[in-house]
Amino acid sequence: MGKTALITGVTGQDGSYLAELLLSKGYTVHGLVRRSSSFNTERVDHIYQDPQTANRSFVLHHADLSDGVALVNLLRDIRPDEVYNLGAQSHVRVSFDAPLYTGDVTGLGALRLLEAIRASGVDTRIYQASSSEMFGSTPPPQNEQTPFHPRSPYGAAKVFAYWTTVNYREAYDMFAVNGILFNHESPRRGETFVTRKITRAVARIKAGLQDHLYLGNLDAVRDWGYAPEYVDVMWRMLQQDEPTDYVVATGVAATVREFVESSFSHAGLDWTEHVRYDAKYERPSEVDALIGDASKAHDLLGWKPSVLVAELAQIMVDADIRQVEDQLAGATVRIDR
Ligand code: NAP
Ligand code: G4F
Repeated sequence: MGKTALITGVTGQDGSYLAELLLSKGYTVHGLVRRSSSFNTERVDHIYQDPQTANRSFVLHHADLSDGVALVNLLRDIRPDEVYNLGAQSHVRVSFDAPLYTGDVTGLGALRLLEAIRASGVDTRIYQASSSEMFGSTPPPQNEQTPFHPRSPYGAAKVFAYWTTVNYREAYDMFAVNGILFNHESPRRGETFVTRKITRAVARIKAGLQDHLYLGNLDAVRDWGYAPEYVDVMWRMLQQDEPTDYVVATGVAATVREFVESSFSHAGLDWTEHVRYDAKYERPSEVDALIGDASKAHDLLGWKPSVLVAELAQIMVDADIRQVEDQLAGATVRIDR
């Protein structure tokens, strides 16, 4: 019998890659989908299985991280071997506009899930999607010993979820781990995160569909990796003998400006002719620099990233160019596989 996993946030960037990975390993994968007035499953449509399919290995359930009772019922029904809590209001800038909602879903949502595991009595392992955003203004390089100083409601909510996960491990002997992941991107990245906003604009400018791209702070430094490689390390964390927390990063730093330059030049464009500043995209408090030290993940999990920032920009630009070409050709637009 293969293992069973439950993924919250299965419709997101990471959830979709993780679902593919677990299916390829023979898991039965259950995904939590929140109710929306229009379809919100585009990233997992290619692995969707009709409810009429016999012995489905990929099953979606309507629930929400704000609904603790639904989480208990879901866990009782599914009895997963592994739970991956990837669901969150994950946009840092938006968390300043919706701080209470972000605290409820991104912070308390993790606690609801941990309590639901206890209440359901299911013996399972849980991965919590923690974030480098928790380090906030603490200077790089950041590792598992670096103190947190969050700079946004999102970062503060993730710190709450992090410590709650540690507490459930210590108090209830749960196999609960935090993956403290630095920024990771892909052609499936949400369109309002800076990398995808840039690569999508490059493709549209090249096709003559827009002239300008408006951005905020170009000086911020980030450690950008490739999302499919980051979901692999989530799975590795739950296969260990002992639960512990890990930083996951490339260790390579780049500014937003450098990501802009790489992306535009890959498409043969001069970024200075197209990029404009709009203060609207600044944050009330910024995280200036995140650069991770993932030595522990390298040593204990044997994990090493292979795609670094310059190649990442090229992968994303190429995928967005293909998507725009498909759109212009009137083809059914499918997100990059
Ligand atoms: P994402 O693309 O924004 O996906 C977030 C997922 O959470 C989506 O499936 C979303 O559903 C779901 N969600 C939102 N509100 C929910 C609610 N109330 N109840 C249940 N589900 C809800 O994020 P991602 O980039 O894949 O990141 C995955 C996780 O890792 C997140 O927790 C994020 O905070 C964390 N993280 C990400 C990074 C990164 O660089 N990507 C780095 C560190 C940590 P919809 O599709 O319906 O919106
Ligand atoms: O792409 P971003 O919005 O990502 P941010 O804030 O680093 O958060 C992402 O990574 C975290 C891990 O560290 C995750 F936990 C979180 O869920 C999310 O995935 O912004 C990156 C940088 C920021 O410094 C921002 O100020 O880009 C800067 N930026 C400049 N102009 C912009 C823009 N960001 C966005 N989204 N849009 C702009 O126009």
